[in-house]
Amino acid sequence: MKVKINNKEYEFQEELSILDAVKKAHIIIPTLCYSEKLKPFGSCRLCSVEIKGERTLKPACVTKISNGMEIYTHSEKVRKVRSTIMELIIASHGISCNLNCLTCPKSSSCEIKVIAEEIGIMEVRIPTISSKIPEDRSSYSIVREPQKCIVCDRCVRKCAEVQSVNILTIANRGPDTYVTTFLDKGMGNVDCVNCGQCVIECPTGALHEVYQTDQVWNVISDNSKYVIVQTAPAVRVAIAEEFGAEPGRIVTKQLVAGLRLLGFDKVFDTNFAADLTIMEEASEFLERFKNGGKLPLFTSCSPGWIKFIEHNYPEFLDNLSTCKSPQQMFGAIAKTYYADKIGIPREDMIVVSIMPCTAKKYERVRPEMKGDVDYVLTTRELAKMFKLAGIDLLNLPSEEYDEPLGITTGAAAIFGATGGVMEAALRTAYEVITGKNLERLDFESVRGIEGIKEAVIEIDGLKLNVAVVNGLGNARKMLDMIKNGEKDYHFIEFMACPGGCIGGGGQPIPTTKEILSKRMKAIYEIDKSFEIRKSHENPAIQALYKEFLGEPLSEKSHELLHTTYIA
Ligand code: HC1
Repeated sequence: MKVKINNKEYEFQEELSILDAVKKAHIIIPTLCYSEKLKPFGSCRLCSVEIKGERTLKPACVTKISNGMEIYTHSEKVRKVRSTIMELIIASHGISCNLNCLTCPKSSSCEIKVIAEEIGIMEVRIPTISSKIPEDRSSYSIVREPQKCIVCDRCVRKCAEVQSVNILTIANRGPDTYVTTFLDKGMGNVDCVNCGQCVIECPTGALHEVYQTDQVWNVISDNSKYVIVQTAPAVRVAIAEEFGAEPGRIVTKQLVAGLRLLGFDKVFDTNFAADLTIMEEASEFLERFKNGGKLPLFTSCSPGWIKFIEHNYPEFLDNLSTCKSPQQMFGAIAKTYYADKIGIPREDMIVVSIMPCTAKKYERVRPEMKGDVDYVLTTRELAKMFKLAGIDLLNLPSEEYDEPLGITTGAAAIFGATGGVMEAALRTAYEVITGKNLERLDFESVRGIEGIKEAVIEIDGLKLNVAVVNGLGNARKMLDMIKNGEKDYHFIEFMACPGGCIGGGGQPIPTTKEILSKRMKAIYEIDKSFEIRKSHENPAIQALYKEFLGEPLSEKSHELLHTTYIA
C-alpha cells in the first residue's frame, strides 16, 4: 500500500492502523486511551489525524490505512482539535494545575502532564469541574481517586481483556461518566484480586497503591523495634528505572546498601524463602505424585492468582499447593527461628517486605497467615523513600545481604520471571527423584514471555507434563481447558501478572513488553552469576532444616510454612 504521511510517500506491506503506520515513519502522535496491550478503543480522540478528502478528523488508533491515503498528523486543524480535546480532558476531570499535580503520587509517571507539554498547552480556557465521586479506600492494595480519572477506560479494559477479572466498569453517560465497581461497592468489596494491573495501566494518579511509607518511616525510627527488610526477586531488576536507568539494570547490591542507609537493622532476601518454598513445594509435588494425591499441582506464590481461583474456580482449590508464598514463609521463619537465634522477643521484630506486587499488601492481612509480615512496600514506594532520604541509588557502593536469611541461589532469583518457579522446582525435583547431579540447569522450554507455555520433562524415564501460565486471562483459559478435559498436566505454575512478578502492579511505570523482556533477561543473568543454582544446595536452607524444621513437610514446616484457602 502506498500512503502519504505529511506529504512524504511510504510503502507498507500490511494493513496497519494509521497509528502503527506513522510510528513506522518515526512520527509520534499523542494517545491516551490507546495501550499496546489492549484492543484499540478510539474514545479520547487525541490521536485524531486529518485525511485528504475526509470531512472530519479520524482517530488514528482505530482507522486503517488504505492505498493512496494522504494523512496529515500535525496540520493546523489537527493541532487545534488536539489542544481543545486536551483542555476538555484537563478541565472536565479536575486535573488542572490549581488542583494537586505537585502532590500527586503518580506525578512522575503522569501521561497527562507529558502530553500537555507535547501538544503545547499553555492555558486551560475552560473552568474546572471536579468529580463528586468519593475516593475509594476500601481495598488493602489499591486506592481510587475518581477526581483524577479521565475515563480513558484503560483500567476497565486491562481488568477485562488481560486479566479476565472484570471488576471495573464505566457508569453513566456524557459528563457524568465515571469508572466504578459493581454497585459502587468499592474495590475491597468486590472480586478484585489486587493485582494492580489497572494501576500500571492508569495514565494519571486515579489509581495507585495503598501507601505504607509513613508507617515504615515511623517503625525504623522506633528504637524499641528490631526492623528487618526482605526484597523480592523482581525488585532488583526494576527499581533502577525509577532513577532514570535503562530497564533491566541490576542493582541488587546497591539496593542492599540503600536499605541499610534507610536504617533497617538487617537487610534480607525473599529469595532465601523462595529456596525454602522449593524445598516444600517440590516435596509436596513428589508426595502427591507417588501417593496418588490431587494433580496437577498448582503453585501458590502469587496472591492475585490465589484470590482469582478462590473467587472463580473453587472446585480447583485442592489442586493448589498448600505452601505459603515466599513473602509469608520469610516472615514466619524470621519471627521464630531467626528471632530466637538472635535473642529478640518475637513481638519486637518487625518484618517489612519490598515487593513488585500490590496483591502482597492484601496477602499480608489474610487471616490464615496474619502476623508473618508487618508492612509491604511496592518497588515504587521504596524508590520514593530513597529519594526522600537523598539516596543516590545508582551510585551506591556494592553491599551484601545479611546472613543467614540473605543467603540465596540462582534458582531463587528466577522466581521473579514467569517460568522461574517451575524451573527452580524441576532443578530440585530432578535430583531428588534420580539421586543424580543435574548437569544442564537451564530448562529453556519454560522460559519466555508467552502467556501459556507447555513442556514434557523427562526425568529418568518418567515423563512430567508441565505448564507455565502468566496473566489471569491465560489462567482462565488454562483452567477451562483442564475442566473440559482438553489438557492434562502434573504440575502448573501460575502467576497473576503478565510476565510474572517482573510485570507486577507495584513495578515502575511504564511496564511495556520491551521493558518486561529486559527485566527478564536481567533475572536470568542473576541466576547465571550464582555458583549455587539449586535451592536444595543453599547452605542456609540446609542449616534451617537441621537446626529447626527437621525435614520438608515436617510438623513444624506445616505449622509455619503451609496454609489453607477459602472457597
Ligand atoms: Fe514474586 Fe514471589 S516471585 S510472588 O513473583 O514467589 O511479588 O518478585 O516476591 O512471595 O520469592 C512477587 C517477585 C515474590 C513471593 C518470591
